[in-house]
Parts: sequence; structure tokens; C-alpha cells
Amino acid sequence: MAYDVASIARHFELAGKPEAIVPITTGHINDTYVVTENAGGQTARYVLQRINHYVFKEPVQVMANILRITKHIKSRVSKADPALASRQLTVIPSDEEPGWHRDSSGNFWRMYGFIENAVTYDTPESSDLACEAARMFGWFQGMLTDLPGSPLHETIPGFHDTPRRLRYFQQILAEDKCSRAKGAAAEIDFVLEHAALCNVLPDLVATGRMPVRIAHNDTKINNVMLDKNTGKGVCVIDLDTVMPGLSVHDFGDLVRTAACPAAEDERDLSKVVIDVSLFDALAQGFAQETGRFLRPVEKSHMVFGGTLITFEQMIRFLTDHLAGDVYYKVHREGHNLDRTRTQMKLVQSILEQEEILNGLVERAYSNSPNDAN
Ligand code: GN1
Ligand code: MG
Repeated sequence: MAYDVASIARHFELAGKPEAIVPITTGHINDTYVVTENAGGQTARYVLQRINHYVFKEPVQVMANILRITKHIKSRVSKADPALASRQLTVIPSDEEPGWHRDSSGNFWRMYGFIENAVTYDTPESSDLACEAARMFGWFQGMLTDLPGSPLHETIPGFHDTPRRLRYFQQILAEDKCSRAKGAAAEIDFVLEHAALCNVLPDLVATGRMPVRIAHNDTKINNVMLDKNTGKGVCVIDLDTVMPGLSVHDFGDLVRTAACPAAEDERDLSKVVIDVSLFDALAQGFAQETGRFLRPVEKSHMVFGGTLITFEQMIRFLTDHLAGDVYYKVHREGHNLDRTRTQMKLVQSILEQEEILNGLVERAYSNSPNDAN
């Protein structure tokens, strides 16, 4: 759908006039544009996004969370490192609201300052990069351990409620509206055979053994920005799903996206395996920042978090494939099935190497700053 993004951009408090607007196509959910403004010869860039309200039913709650989170992080960082504080996400107010603009068709838009001289990577190009990205997500979780006020809104109810995801999958499979189940028999069987994975973490939470914290909940490696020159972490982005969640889910999504150099939709499955040295780098980076505050039960379930989140993602892609590609943006026929297959291969690869990976996490935490237990 084409939007009149130039006139939408004008609703935000920019110093000058929007000059160029370029779409960015990497995300699966929201629509993103880079806006360049010109204020008396000085240019500055901004990120304009349309919040997908099919996915986020309450965009105002999403933005209320993000305003609290970004202010809190900025104020914490500014005490220790003002230069870094100026490179955190900043929400630009609109002419009517503190953080969003609602257009005449009911779409919600928001704008952030563009973080210059920083880059994101879709795949881990080196162990150093994987380690630094993981450190940033651990840092982010640490930053939010003291967020004051009421709990954050649950922007997608049951987002990582894997048993619920499984039930929904079973419903869509029973309907098989697009007659695609036949072509995905092996993947469907795999999900059904591994269904017991879904209940482990909910049981630990229900019995009070695993704490619910504020988690990012979408810790894809490309949701962290690194300095272009030094490679050092600058900030964490894509805050739409920051809400109550589990630390192991955040580590798990990192394993899913950064412990394997292949793309999420790679068709050559021989390339899709967990790379032990990338995994080790992730464990070290994450442990460095979280060793101080995580409980032993969280540390000992990090590898399981990788299995679970990857399995959950497999269920989500397969469900969307069976439902006719209604949730994730697809760019070719069978795209969600290709994604399903990579996730399945990754789950198998984690399970095969579980013992080694658990040993690496244990070592990373025993070498990390650790004063909680
Ligand atoms: C979506 O927004 P994006 O592309 O970072 C999805 C994640 C999935 C991911 C799979 C709100 O993330 O949960 O893990 O795609 N976000 C939402 O690549 O559903
Ligand atoms: Mg996202």
C-alpha cells in the first residue's frame, strides 16, 4: 500500500522540511522509511515507521511502553556516558501526541532520531560481532531491572506463550484452508513429536522457580546497532515487544539468529547448523552483562531457551504458511515454509550438541562478573 509519507512526516516536530524519504525493507512487520530533513542547509535523518496494527492491536500502548523505556535508558546512560546517551533511541513528538501520529485512515506512525555511524547485521559475520551483540542484549536487560512504575503493557498478549502458539497451530492445521499441509508433512510431524518442549518454561514460571522480568522478546541480531568504526555496541532497537518476559527467551532468540551464519530463509539446509564458536561468543557476551542478576535456574536454561524459541519460531512460520501467509511479509512462494525448515534444522542442531553448549554457558557464567549467588 502506498502512503503519503511526506505529509505524514510533516506531523512530527522536525527542525526543517522533509526532503527525501526512502523505504527500508528489512523488517517482517512494520513499514519503515528514512526521512532526511533540511533545516537551513543542515541535514538530519529520522526513521519513520507505520506500526503494523494487525500485529500490534494497541499501538498507543506500544508507544507508551517505548516512551518509558527510552527515557529510562537515556537517563541511566547519561550518568555514566553522555556521548552514548545521545546515541540511544529518541522518540520524536508529533504535533498532537508525545510519540505518535494517527493518520486519517487510522494508521499509527512514529518517528525516531536516526542513529548515525552505526550499523546492523542480519547474520553474525564474526565471533566478535556475535559476542558484542549478545552483550548488548544482556546490557539492555540489565538497564531495565529498575524501571520504575507499573508493569509494561503486554503489547502482543501471549507473545512467547508457546503452548498457546502450539494450540493455534493445531487449529490452523485442522482447517488447512490453503491445502498446504500435504506439502509440509515432515515439518508438521516434527512439531507434533516435539510438543512437550512447550511446557517446560511455563511450568517453571507457574511454580515460581523462574522469574518474569522485562525482556526484549525479539533479540534478532539485527536489532542491535554497533558503531561503524569500532564495532562496539551503541543501542538496542525494535522495542515493540519489550514487556514482561523471560531472560532465557532473549538468549534463545539470539541463539536462533546469531549462532548460525546462514540466513533465516536459507534454502541450502547444509549451511544451517549451530556453530559452536559463535554460540560460545554469544554465551560470553550475554553472561558478561547478566551474570550479576540472573538466578541459577535462568543460567541453566539458556540452551533450552535456544531450543524453545527456535521451535516456537518454527511453529509460527509453519502456522503462517498453512494459514496462507497472513502475518509475516513474504517475498516468494513457499517463503514461510523455507523459514520453517531452517528453524527445524536449527532445533535439531541444538539438540544434537546440547551437552557441549550447556558446558559453554556454564563456563561463560563462571568466568563472568557474578555477585548474585
Ligand atoms: C518479526 O519485526 P521483526 O522482523 O524483527 C517478529 C519476531 C520474529 C521475527 C522472525 C512482532 O520480527 O517475533 O521472531 O519476525 N516480530 C513480531 O524473523 O512478531
Ligand atoms: Mg520486530
